[in-house]
Amino acid sequence: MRALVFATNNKHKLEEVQALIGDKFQLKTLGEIGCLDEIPETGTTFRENASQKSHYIWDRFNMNCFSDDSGLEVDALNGEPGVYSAHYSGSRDWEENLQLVLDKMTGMKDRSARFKCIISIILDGNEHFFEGTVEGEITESRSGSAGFGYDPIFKPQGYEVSFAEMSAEEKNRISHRAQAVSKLVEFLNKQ
Ligand code: ITT
Repeated sequence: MRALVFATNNKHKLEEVQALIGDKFQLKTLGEIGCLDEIPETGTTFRENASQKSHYIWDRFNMNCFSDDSGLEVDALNGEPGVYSAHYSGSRDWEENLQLVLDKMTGMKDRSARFKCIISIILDGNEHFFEGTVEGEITESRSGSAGFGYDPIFKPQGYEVSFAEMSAEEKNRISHRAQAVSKLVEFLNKQ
C-alpha cells in the first residue's frame, strides 16, 4: 500500500476524505509525518492555494501528498467568501463566519451559491489537479449540526435539507469534496 500525505489541519476534511478513499491508500496526516506548521495559503484562487499546500510538503518531506482548497462562493456577494472561507469574519470560528454570510444576505433574493473543491496532488514530483462543485443556495437561517463550516446554511440543489442535516454518507454522495476525491481515486487506481 502506498503512503499518501493529506496536507490538512482540518480534521473534518480528513474524516470525509478517509471515508471516500477507503483502505486502498494509507493516508498519512501532517501530525504523523511530524509537520506541525501552519502551512501558508497566500494565493488568490483555490487552485493556487491547493498547489501551495502540496508543494510545501513535497519540498520539505519529499513525500507523495495531496491537499484540498475549498470554500463557498455566493453570487450575491460577488463570489465571497471564496478563498477567504476559513476566516471570513477575521476569525476561524465557523459560527461567526456563517453568521456573517447570513447577515450580509439579509433581504437578498438571489441566494444562489456553490461549494468548490480543488485537489492538488504531487505524485513522484508531478502535480495533477481535480475539481468538484456542488450548486445550491444559502438558507434564511441555520439548521442542522452535522458536518462543519458553512454546512448549516447551505442547501444543495434538489434537496430540502442543509448539508448539516444530512448524514456523513449522504453529504459524501454529492459534495464538492466527494466529486474531486472520486476523480483523484480514479486517477490513483490507474497508477
Ligand atoms: P486546511 O487548509 O488545513 O485543509 P482549512 O479549513 O483552512 O483546512 P481551506 O483553507 O480549504 O481549509 O478552507 C476551507 C473553508 O471553506 C473551511 O474552513 C470551511 O469554512 C469552508 N468549507 C470547505 N468545505 C466545506 C464543507 O464541505 N462544508 C462546509 N464548509 C466548507
